[in-house]
Amino acid sequence: MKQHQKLLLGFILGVVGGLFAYYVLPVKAYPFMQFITEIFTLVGAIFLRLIFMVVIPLLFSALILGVFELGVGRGLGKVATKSITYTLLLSAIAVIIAITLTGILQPGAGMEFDKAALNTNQSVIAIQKNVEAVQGKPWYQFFVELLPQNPLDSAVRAFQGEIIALMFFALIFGYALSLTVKDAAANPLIQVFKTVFDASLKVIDFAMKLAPYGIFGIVFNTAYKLGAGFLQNVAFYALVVVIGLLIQQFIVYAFFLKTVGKTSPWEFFKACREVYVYAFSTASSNATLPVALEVSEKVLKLPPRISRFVLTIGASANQNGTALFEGVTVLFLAQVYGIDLSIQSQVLVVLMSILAGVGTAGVPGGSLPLIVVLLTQVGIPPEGIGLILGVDRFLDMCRTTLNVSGDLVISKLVSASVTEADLADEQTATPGIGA
Ligand code: DAS
Repeated sequence: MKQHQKLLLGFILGVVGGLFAYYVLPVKAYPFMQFITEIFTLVGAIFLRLIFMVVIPLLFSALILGVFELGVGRGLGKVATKSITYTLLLSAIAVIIAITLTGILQPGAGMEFDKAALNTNQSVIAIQKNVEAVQGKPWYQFFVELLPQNPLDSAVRAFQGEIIALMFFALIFGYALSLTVKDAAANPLIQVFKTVFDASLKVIDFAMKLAPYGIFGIVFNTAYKLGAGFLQNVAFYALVVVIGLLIQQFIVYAFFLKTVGKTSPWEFFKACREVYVYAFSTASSNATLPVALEVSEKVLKLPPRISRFVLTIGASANQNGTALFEGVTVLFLAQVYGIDLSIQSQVLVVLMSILAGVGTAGVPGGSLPLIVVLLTQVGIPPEGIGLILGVDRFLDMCRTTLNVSGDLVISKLVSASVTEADLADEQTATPGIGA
């Protein structure tokens, strides 16, 4: 059975089992059920902890390698400059769509929620202390604290709201490395970061193997404690994500293809459909890269030097779909927990979702560790992702399709605005280590 089928089965069995226990089992079964739900809480917590524990090494190495491989400091050519500009612009638009949609539609509002179902008591207390600490500071302190006094201290207190300082340190340090390291393959530090990144991904792989059982336990407990009500909120949340992705695809990308790309959006999307099917079925930008490269050169007829650079870098550093998904998820869980995010926190969500789009690995479930980071930064218990894990695989397939679509669109936009003369003297940074 394929991984996504196991995840779906875990979710369905969790819902059916939990609702059966909620609506059918007699009250006297409660003591036995209490023990059962504690076992499921343990399984769910272990699954989530496997993800939490690699957040720091994965995020730090992914951001450093992402910025380094963009070659920002290595005599950046027009192709890379334009690619970065479009990446940041399209990611920012995606997150703003996410926050606006979720704010208007309110998928998480009015949901009665038993915090114990997701074992969140401890982190709620820890995070609320952090949120209170942040309030009452002068407005400029927000920007000052984007940069760490001591990156190690930020890493240690990452889950108490210090993670964005660590992210900025990784970006700045990655830029410094691209100015100082000439030969990536021979540089031991770059190899260390690549090894840390690969090994961290392997731990995520372990977690994803445990995922079906973790999801079953979490969803069973939630259904048993809440009844069917929570399903409506989760379904509404998934709908909001899909609506946001469709807006990004058929309005935002179509607008840029028409105005900057000077091409028919509909014709462009039709030409890319093989890539979309592949991205949707694998839920992995990395796995879709070979097909995207072939379609961009053979069907879209884009200049290989541009599409190879943009698609290779984009597969790991440009994830508009993921940035949009993260914006919706953070606000949805804020609504579920009844946490009213200040404008400052929402600005932080936009900033971090864009950065997370750079730091997300192009593999199934690659953005889950980043969601944890975002939630803790704005004072939302990270265990809340247990609510959405049941539908995450389907949403991963959708957002990965948009991620790859965004890479192809940027290839087209850059190709339409970089002349052959630019390419002739271009010293584009050769795609470096795959982050
Ligand atoms: N599955 C990731 C990708 O391949 C996206 C994500 O996890 O959000 O792009």
